[in-house]
Amino acid sequence: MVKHTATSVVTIERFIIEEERNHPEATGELSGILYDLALAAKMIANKVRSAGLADILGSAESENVQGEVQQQLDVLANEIIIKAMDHGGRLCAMASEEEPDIIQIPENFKCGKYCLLFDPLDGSSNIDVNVPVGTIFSVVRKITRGRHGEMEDILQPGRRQVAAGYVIYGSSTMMVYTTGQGAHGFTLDPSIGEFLLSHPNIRIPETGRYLSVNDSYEELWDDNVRTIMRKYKGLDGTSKALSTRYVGSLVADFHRNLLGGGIFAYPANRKTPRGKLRLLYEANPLAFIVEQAGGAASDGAQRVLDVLPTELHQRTPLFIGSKHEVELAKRVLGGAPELVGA
Ligand code: AHM
Ligand code: MG
Repeated sequence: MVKHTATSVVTIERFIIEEERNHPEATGELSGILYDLALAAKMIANKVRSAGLADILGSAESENVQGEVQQQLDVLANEIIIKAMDHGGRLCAMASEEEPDIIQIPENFKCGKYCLLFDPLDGSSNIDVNVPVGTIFSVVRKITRGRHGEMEDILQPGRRQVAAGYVIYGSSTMMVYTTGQGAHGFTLDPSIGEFLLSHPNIRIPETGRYLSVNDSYEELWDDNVRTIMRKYKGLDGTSKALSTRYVGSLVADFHRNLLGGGIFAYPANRKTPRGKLRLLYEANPLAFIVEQAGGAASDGAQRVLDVLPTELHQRTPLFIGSKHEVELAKRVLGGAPELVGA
């Protein structure tokens, strides 16, 4: 990898191209996908930034032809990504958290050898209260032979991802992605409209500082999950307490813990026995990133990246973040005798 420091000015485009040079066999298609995604992210960031103005602008511009300002932002983000990605000739299919079925590439466009899976605007219920939201994406290679992408192409285990990333629309807009050569973060400089390398080769601390979990489900958790949480909070007298931080917006919670160390947990509970988060659009891409940053991700029983998906919108319990904390969850849920019931 070309060495960059946070002080040299490196655009995401230059970085993507330099990474591609490490793969002499690369055709440039994956680089094109990443670059198009960065463009879509800038367009979404622009919409998110004016979210609070939608009603005001809507009434002021009653002739708004596209009707865009009135549209739900998650639906809009979904459309932005589809339109930015469907005609480049690099994708054979897409799947979105917002769409019930696989999204096919229109007949008049060329089909490529990759599939894109995405959650266009995660945490969008937070938009109204000005809390950060995010886009999450995953890229896998087509494995079937036909022109179009099929369910089999989309339902591949996360370890087969060739790229994954997220964009956080927060106090600044950042894109973090990996192609399996480390996880790298870029901050959008709004004055020039470019993502600039700001966090090269992110490493998550091995031991966490933060615990991100929605405690209000405590009554619905099983005993093992309660045991884990007591340990994270230092209530069992043997471990150091983590600080609880929960935004309720996955990308924001994940991003903080990636940089500062910690664990995000969304365990199964009696009402959501398979968890809430989606394997393909949320858990897999973030698991790829966290592993590249030296962390771990588990569904409680196995490594997230090894789970074989069977449905497009499959949900999964998720324990993701610093290695030490994820290991603890795995050991307790796996029934390690010295830990269970402690
Ligand atoms: P969404 O995909 O419908 O936006 O839901 C996912 C969001 C995540 O961002 C967040 O981590 C989680 O839901 C919060 O759920 P809860 O309110 O149950 O804690
Ligand atoms: Mg989501």
